[in-house]
Amino acid sequence: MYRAKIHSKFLFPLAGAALISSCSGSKKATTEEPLNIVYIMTDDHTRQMMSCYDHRYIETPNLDRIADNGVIFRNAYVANSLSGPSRACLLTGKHSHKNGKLDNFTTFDGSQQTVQQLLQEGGYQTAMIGKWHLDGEPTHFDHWEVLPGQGSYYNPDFITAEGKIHYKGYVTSVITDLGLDWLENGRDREKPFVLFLHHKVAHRNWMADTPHLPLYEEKTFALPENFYDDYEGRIAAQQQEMSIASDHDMDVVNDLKMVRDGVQTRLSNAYIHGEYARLDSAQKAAWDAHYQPIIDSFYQAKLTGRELAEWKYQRYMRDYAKTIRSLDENVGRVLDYLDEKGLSKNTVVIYTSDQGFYMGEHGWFDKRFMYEESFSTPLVMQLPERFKKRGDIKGLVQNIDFAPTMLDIAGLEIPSDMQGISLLPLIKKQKEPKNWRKSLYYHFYEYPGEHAVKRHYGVKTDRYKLIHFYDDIDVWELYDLETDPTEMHNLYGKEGYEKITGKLMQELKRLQEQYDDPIRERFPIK
Ligand code: SGN
Ligand code: CA
Repeated sequence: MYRAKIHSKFLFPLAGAALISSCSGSKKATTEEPLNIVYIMTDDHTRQMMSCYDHRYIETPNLDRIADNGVIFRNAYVANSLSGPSRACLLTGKHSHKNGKLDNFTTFDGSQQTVQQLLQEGGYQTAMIGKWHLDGEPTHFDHWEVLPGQGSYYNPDFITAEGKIHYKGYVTSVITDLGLDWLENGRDREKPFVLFLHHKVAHRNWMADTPHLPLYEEKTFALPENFYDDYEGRIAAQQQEMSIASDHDMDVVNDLKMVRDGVQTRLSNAYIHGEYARLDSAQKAAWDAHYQPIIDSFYQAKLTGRELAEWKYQRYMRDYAKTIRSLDENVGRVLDYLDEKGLSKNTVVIYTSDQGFYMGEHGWFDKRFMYEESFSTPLVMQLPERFKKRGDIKGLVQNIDFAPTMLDIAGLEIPSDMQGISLLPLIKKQKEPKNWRKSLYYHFYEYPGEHAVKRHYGVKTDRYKLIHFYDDIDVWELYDLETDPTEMHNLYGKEGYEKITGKLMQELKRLQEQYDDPIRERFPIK
């Protein structure tokens, strides 16, 4: 059974300066206040749309502020690029096959050991606000208010321990208001706290807050070089259904808001009777005033082929970028609050997403694949002064590390069955530890499923990636990320790559054994 390390429960020894001289000259140990944690996670926010990672598209000054006041992880990844599974990895510190949440439809057993439970037992106040996307009610939170399922962009409903609550307004601002309200009025000020603030943005169908509708309309986003990828040599990529150009995959009505009488698409009813129907009359007026001229010119232009695909890409980029503006501003409100209340000095702010996303790379939107854009995730941390590290962190990290990291920050014991490792050694010292992990394991399960991405698992090192797509196919892929960072050339089976393939196979085997993934019995590696 888990037991907190009582002696260090709320104490964080001041590294290096732990001993201070008293008047008499004798040394006395001193400790600092316990650390709070604010964990902000978005849905589907990707590094390409965050300026501290990528300046090509938009500026995100408040997210960058987190990195400026702490660290930016250059190599942060998820274990399974999908919402529910990602959240289960976060809370349990375990890969999907261990926490049981394989895809968005399998059940998450909330009675298993979770980070919030251990933090709560260790004396922390725990709160969860926003997108939950796991089955059942949240457990081991002193306070929780969560969106049902994916939630709604406008005038959202929340599930609470007291029942359903309906709020007016835009979801990002509502979640932030609820978070700030709990910090100010809801928590027990005698205890340290962990606040999970889980946003809905930037999930499909990318609905902006009305004041942000005019943003980015004058901007033309550069088309990624591989927008017209032909997927040569990559069979799973040939069979996906997440193409911006495809009428079926990216819907002009639901995804791009091109509503017109008489125009029925696969998802038009979902939009008209769903998200659009939720707008109140003032919101609807602002919405229609913005989109109507765009709708009129779209249907007049009768675009086809590449012109249509590129028009869809621009609309997608603009709508997505607008939702990130609301996120950035609201994250700024949280940072300001922590500064104003003197909390920044003893609060670690973690910002990340449940996975990355495609912004037109390979011609796609959505996630799921182990390719860089969706396997990676943004990760920045604002750190109190007692942490020495600032700037870039290059070590390979994964979302299964978040739970152990939080426990370590809290001075609590990390249970041995957690598979992730604490990131504290990376953020406590200026130099990264030499023995840091050299590879990451990934496993995606949601097939058959929306967007038709085949099941696959794989290994990534700093330079190479080996992937096995399985189920109704049996295909291997190998990438050299140094010579082919956009993963266009599958080198598996090519002459000259036998040795590196063999090495990566052994590493994959080692990881599957280490993490105890039962898939290794079905596809044993010799
Ligand atoms: C919805 C979306 C998908 C998306 C999944 C999973 N379709 O089903 O495009 O991949 O969520 O997203 S929609 O038409 O309903 O928007 S996840 O981030 O929650 O895993
Ligand atoms: Ca997501």
